[in-house]
Amino acid sequence: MENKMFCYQCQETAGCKGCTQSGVCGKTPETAAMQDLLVYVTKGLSAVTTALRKEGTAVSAQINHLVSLNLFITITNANFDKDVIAAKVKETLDVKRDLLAKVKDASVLPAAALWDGKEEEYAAKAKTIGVLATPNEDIRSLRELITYGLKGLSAYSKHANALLTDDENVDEFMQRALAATLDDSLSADELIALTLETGKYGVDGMALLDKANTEAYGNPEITKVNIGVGKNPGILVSGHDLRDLEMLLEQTQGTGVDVYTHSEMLPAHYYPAFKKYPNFVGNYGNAWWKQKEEFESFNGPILMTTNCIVPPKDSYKDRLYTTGAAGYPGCRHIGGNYGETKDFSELIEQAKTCAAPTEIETGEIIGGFAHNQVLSLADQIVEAVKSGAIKKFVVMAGCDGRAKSRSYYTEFAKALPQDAVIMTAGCAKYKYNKLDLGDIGGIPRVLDAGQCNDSYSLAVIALKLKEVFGLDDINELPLVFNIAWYEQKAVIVLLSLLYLGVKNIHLGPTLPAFLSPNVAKVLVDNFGIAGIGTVEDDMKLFFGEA
Ligand code: SF4
Ligand code: SF3
Repeated sequence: MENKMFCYQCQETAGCKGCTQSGVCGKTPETAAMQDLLVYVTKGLSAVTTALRKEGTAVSAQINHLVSLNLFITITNANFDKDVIAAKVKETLDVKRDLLAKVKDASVLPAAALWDGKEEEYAAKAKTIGVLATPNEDIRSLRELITYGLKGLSAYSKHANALLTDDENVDEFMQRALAATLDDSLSADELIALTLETGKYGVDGMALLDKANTEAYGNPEITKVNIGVGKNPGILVSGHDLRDLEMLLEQTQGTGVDVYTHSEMLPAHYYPAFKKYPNFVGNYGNAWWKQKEEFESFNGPILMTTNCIVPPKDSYKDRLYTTGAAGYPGCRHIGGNYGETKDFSELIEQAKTCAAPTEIETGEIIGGFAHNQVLSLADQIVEAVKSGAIKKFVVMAGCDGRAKSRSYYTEFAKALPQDAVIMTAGCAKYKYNKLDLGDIGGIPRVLDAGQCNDSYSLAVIALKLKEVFGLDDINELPLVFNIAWYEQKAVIVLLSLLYLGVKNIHLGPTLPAFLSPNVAKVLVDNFGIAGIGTVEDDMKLFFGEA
């Protein structure tokens, strides 16, 4: 059968090879084509900005923001709205046209920097510039690995930008690396070096977002989060954008409408700044992929601030709103640029007409173990390690997903020795955060640092432990990495860990389809990257014979 599209950027890609007829995620071939084109023109724009910087011309923050937002729009499950994506292509071409006129030597620019098609040409152009347009599978693999890492990095940048924080060095790199993926003169070795450099900027991007979040909202602290419901109607906020949540909390005060978090918004409860809102009731539901049932039973409006959207059922489609990089055709989108106050009155008015959420569970979960909080417990933790009460830390960060094989992570968490502590971040935690795994001398056995965006905390904690124990190498710590991935933010987390020198990371439930055999071999040979096995085998591998 002829390919209608080709996308292999996420873990659930069809047959572990590539989605070619439509996306397992629900992305249509038309939307996939427009996303390909948006990536292409954003790379073209980046080649222009990179040339301008080389010539000594500064690039505005507005252009940097556009590049980050464009990439974020193409992350898995963020935006399904072809027309919105086409409008972004047009906006990018308009911006690029003006900048191109300022480049002194345009002869150095690749074709993508020079292409300037009309809207009626978009679909035909998209067919010629997708992933498969790079014929050599290793070069293609490295270009995509870098591009997906940059997509993940764009998410950190975008959230920091929303809090009016920028890092021109990260933006400069992002654009230089995007431009490099268009450069046919680069060898596989040069692209491997660029892949590792992407990890360096991944760390910088995470640090930037961590600073923006903690300066705005304080340092996350140990918090018990209610998972039951109240009697008022509610608005459910999902995705990762804390600034959107803040605006919604402000606007719902005194309205009789409660606010609940969903999936990756759960860690918002850990920030001191959000604790002051009396209507910030708790967390409803689980990871993104269960939203069809949970959004239905929530009964009120849902705000998707970023990925992960699942194509909605008709029963709640008129209650589903998007904002920022997120979009879904037929669902209402709340606009507003950085620095502006978004107007959420439509959601609030709709909520008032809705029933209160239907209770699906009761109880509490505990989290807030980001770097500042954990480091304040450092003495206690070091003591527990020295006394042998804690023998190992197991980093189980990353994404959750639909694949049945992901039950591995629940079983793995249950099978861990009692003296092992899980460190996590991202929606992967929903595979085990409601199990009663107990504590070790008051230290919970699941330490949740926050969103996937907060994986930085895990790196800071590991580096601190290395220092406290006087070790030369992070790999000497009693620390193992068993990470679950789904979308591209997990790719930048992985590249960041590699940059920090972490070896022997296990990645599951399957290795990325976009790693060609040769590129996978480089990662295996140099970094000891491996997949997962059975729970039983992996217990032996990580902890030795029982
Ligand atoms: Fe397929 Fe994933 Fe791409 Fe969606 S994002 S089309 S599921 S590879
Ligand atoms: Fe989850 Fe989509 Fe990746 Fe943010 S919400 S970790 S999958």
